[in-house]
Amino acid sequence: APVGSKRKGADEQAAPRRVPLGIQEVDNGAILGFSAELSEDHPGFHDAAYKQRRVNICNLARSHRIGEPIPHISYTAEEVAVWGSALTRLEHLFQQHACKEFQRSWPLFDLRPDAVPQLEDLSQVLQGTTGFRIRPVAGLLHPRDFLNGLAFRTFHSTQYMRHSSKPDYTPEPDVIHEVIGHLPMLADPSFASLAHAIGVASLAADEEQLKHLVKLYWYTVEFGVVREGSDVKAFGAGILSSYGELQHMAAGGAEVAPLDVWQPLPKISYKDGYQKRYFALESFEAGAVELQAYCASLQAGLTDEVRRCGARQLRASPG
Ligand code: NLE
Ligand code: FE2
Repeated sequence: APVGSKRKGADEQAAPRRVPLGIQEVDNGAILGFSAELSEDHPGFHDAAYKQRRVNICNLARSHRIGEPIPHISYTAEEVAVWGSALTRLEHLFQQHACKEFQRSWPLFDLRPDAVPQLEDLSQVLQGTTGFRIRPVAGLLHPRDFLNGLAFRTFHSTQYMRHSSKPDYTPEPDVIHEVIGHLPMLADPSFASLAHAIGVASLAADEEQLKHLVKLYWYTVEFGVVREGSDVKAFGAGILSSYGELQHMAAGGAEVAPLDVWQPLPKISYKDGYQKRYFALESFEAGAVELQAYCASLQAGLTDEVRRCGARQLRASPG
């Protein structure tokens, strides 16, 4: 599981970690999973054409260099059909179950069921809203590299399509997840500054802090929900990109617990299907203040002890 890497102990002391000073210095080659090498339980494992397609698209991402346009992908009719049906089915649920920030940004991208949008075009739209840009990537990045990207307002995004036999849910990131789930939130200014703060915090984080930061990212940006009056709405991309997960959430299929950014969070799993518990922000604004406070505590390089004692003050004056 990509939840931070093992502590390197003495080795790490001998060779201090190099903090990237720009996006060019963020490695986008350390793919931990969900790249072109499909495992036996992947729905596309016995589909040779699908596997070849994944290899081709992943290779394009690997050869991309910062500053070049993102490679154009000519999606097949089958891929367009998967995209179109996912988009149509999800859109019906958004009005009732997506948070207001998501709904506000949604029309900016003008997503249509008859064509899979190109990341280059979407990146341009995004840059015009919050300054975030997209960088193509072959699969699931090492979490430190992924979060580091956010510090430079760069969102690493896959370009391949999920397998057509399982359109409603996939454990892996794919173009549906990135575009429908993540981009509308990244176009929201307060969400974007939160994502940026998580990124900056990741530059400062040691291995233990990074593990917690990755969990915070997972239980907010990927699977977060937010209270709006007496309702619970989704803002996490993993919920908003999966028709199955969104229905599960809307039907009250999982427990909803308040998020306390200073407390330990459950282990992340890509293997257990829908989430059993969602963490809720009291409001988007209040949650952002808490998360920013946690991020600021890493940036200030505080020890755990000082961080716990200082939690109140940090809440009162987020950096
Ligand atoms: N389960 C999500 C989906 O089907 O779109 C993807 C989650 C990626 C972390
Ligand atoms: Fe994601």
